[in-house]
Amino acid sequence: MKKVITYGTYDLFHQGHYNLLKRAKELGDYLIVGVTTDNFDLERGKMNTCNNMMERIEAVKATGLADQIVIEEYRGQKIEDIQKYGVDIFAIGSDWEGYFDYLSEFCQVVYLPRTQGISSTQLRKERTVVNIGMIGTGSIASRFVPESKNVNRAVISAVYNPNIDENILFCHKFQIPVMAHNLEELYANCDAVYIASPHYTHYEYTKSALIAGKHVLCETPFVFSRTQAEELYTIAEKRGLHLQVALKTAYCPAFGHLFSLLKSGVIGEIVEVNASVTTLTDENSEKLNSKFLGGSISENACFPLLPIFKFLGTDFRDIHFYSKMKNDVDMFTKAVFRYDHAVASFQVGLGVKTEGSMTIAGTKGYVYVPAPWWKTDYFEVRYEDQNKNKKYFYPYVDEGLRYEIKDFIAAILTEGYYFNKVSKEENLMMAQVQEMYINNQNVYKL
Ligand code: C2G
Repeated sequence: MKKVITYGTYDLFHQGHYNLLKRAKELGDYLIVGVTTDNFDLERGKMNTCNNMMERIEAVKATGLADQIVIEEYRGQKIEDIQKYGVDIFAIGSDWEGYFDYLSEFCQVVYLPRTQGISSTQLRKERTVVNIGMIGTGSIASRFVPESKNVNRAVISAVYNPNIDENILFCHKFQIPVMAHNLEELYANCDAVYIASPHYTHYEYTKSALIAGKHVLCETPFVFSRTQAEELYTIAEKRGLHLQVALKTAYCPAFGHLFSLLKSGVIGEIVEVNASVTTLTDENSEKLNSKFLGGSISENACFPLLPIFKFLGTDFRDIHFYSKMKNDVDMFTKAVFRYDHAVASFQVGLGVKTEGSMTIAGTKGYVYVPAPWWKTDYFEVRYEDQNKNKKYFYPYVDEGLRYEIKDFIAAILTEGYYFNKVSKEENLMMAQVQEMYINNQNVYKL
């Protein structure tokens, strides 16, 4: 019996996929079809699939052409499958011509003609999109545009910056269709707004966008008072709009898995969380200007606050802040949180540098996430008995903003249930911590 194997994602299953499977089947007597897992696709940079793995498997099954379906989970699996199933022919579309020649050491490799004029990419483009209008054209905005191109159904449709020269440059550089001269023009050309303006403008812009009926993705730090955050959530909820804070760490694959691992008790009861985020910044930067609410807490605290609130909750007893000051702003701050059964601390800096790692201590072991833990693709779970230590690896592609953008789009387009990776209470509490600091509550200045 001649066995043939072929692989694919088979997203939005179409005639091209069908033809390929039919041609592959005709090469032998028995066809094995490998369908990629969602995780494997994520790892190889394909994060815009519309169907999940089960739907994609069902589509392949429905053709009646596959004698056996296997799942493809990792790079290098093809050789193992060929050996394991005794495969005679590996077949794949001609778009891969030459790429899989290395498999000819193990079986015959055949590139089959690809069907012209149809592709998953094309079909994905024809689906409803979310037009995003951007406010702000700074460094994070410049990273956001290329990242958004990896997210299916996200389209940057317009940009606004009150500084017209900067606006022109940005629109030109990134080929944005509409350069808005004011907010009305921006709102007229989008369904959702991404706010990437200076921190102190977030509240006004978010409120204005929500009132205009737009979904909002607001950069961190969200706002500087709990009351303001509550007000914005109330407006969003009343209008059925999605309000999300662009805290990229919360959306990246490693952090999501770390969260579920720790909740399942792999290190026992969590007793301490400690994390640092420090960046050395030019002293003249707006980030260090007290007039613009600059400083380390404002710039970086939301990152360590995320694991602290995720792993210990928001119900702490008190916080003490210790700040190294210069020109009326904190160049560095250490904060210590007291919980009933745990303690947490963080170090944030804009003019002081330290190791940017995170450790989470538990009664059975601990987690170590090396620098930069806030955009990690790797962490370790360690125990007293080192033989039990485990290393975990995940994809984290380029700037890593694509994960939060993907969730933003999913939340807007999903009819029905969507799980918020950062809860309303966590966002409210992050705003409250900023407020406590601004109000000098337990702040010791050095
Ligand atoms: N295909 C085709 N004609 C089209 C579109 C796709 O013949 N118009 C073929 C591809 O060449 C491939 C198969 O259909 O052989 C599945 O395509 P995808 O779902 O795009 O999967 P792909 O990313 O090519 O994954 O490990 C996975 C494999 O490397 C291939």
